[in-house]
Amino acid sequence: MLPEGELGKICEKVIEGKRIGEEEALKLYDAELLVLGFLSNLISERKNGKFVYFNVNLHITPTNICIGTCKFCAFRKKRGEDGAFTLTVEEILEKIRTCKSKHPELKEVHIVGGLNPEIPYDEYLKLVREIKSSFPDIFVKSFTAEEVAFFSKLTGKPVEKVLEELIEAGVDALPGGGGEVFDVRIRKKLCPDKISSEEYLKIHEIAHRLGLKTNATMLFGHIEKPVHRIKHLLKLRELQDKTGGFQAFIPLAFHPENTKMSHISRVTACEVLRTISISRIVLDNFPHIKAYWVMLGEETAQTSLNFGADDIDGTVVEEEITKSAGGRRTYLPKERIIELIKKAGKIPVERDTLYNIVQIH
Ligand code: V47
Repeated sequence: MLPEGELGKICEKVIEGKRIGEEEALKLYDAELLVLGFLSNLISERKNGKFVYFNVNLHITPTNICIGTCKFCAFRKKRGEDGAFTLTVEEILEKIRTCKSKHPELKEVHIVGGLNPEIPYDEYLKLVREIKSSFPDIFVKSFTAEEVAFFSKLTGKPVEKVLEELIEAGVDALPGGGGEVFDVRIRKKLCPDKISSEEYLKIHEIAHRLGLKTNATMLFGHIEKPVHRIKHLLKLRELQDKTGGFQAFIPLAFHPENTKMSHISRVTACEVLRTISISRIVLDNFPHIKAYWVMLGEETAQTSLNFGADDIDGTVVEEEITKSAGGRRTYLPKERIIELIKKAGKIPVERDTLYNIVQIH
């Protein structure tokens, strides 16, 4: 446990709105959880009042065929393997049509898939164009930095050009996937074939320069240590100081089932709350901290709304990545989300992808 005097000094700084450094942030890992809850909730309410955001969204995975080798992934398949799939543009449009007929207030499609060299890059552009022309009121949040880098490699076009074309086709924002852990050694063990953390950050920086808002993630609860998490946050904070283009930070708790790291036990709720709180405290320049309920579970996501999180993602119809790694539910009715937020003592705010308010509930 952190000595009271030391903790007091850090608390004072945070309460006064001053920035804390790496050493202080690391010390917070030894602070009492309720102290972290108090500090992170204070920051969250200073930024967003009692508002907690959510949206009505649909996750679409165009393909699970992936040339990646990430050890934490239970989702990817090789070509020809049982369960491998690739959806056509028409099949994806049909999914959106079906979802929209059940949920007319659908506001966002989140599209992320495997790195599949057999899908031509132009198919992705066509997909986005057709979604935007068929459903002009739906926001497209699609393609992680990893996919953008893959498209660039596939076509020989510079990342900037790929991003320009995606924007021109109608992409409204980039999701944060692929952040994992920035530490070089951990990243090498976890996902040796992924783009480097520098490339991940560079792609977000270019996106921000082109006017695209993005999210950032961190996958925690595997082989990383608190120091790696803190360093990860500090790199994001540094880029955000430069560009201001990040909307939300999403700490993702590792689900070990069916992965190459299934011997690791699932991270505890206390560890999740600690990590979310510290993220809120360190990332003083991020507007939002998202508790992605699909990966955290309903109860922990709800509790985290008093530990610095002000966004719970969305209704998430059809999520494949967590389901394959042992996640239980992949859909929450809007009414349930509203109830979870209200019972956490907060105000549910339905939003679009860019955090414009659709309705305060
Ligand atoms: O990058 C993969 C993670 C991410 C597992 O931007 C796993 O709004 C836990 O980034 N256990 C993709 N996590 C999901 C993602 C995301 C989700 C929701 C909203 C947004 C947003 C982004 O999922 C990957 C990886 O870090 N992941 N496998 C696993 N077994």
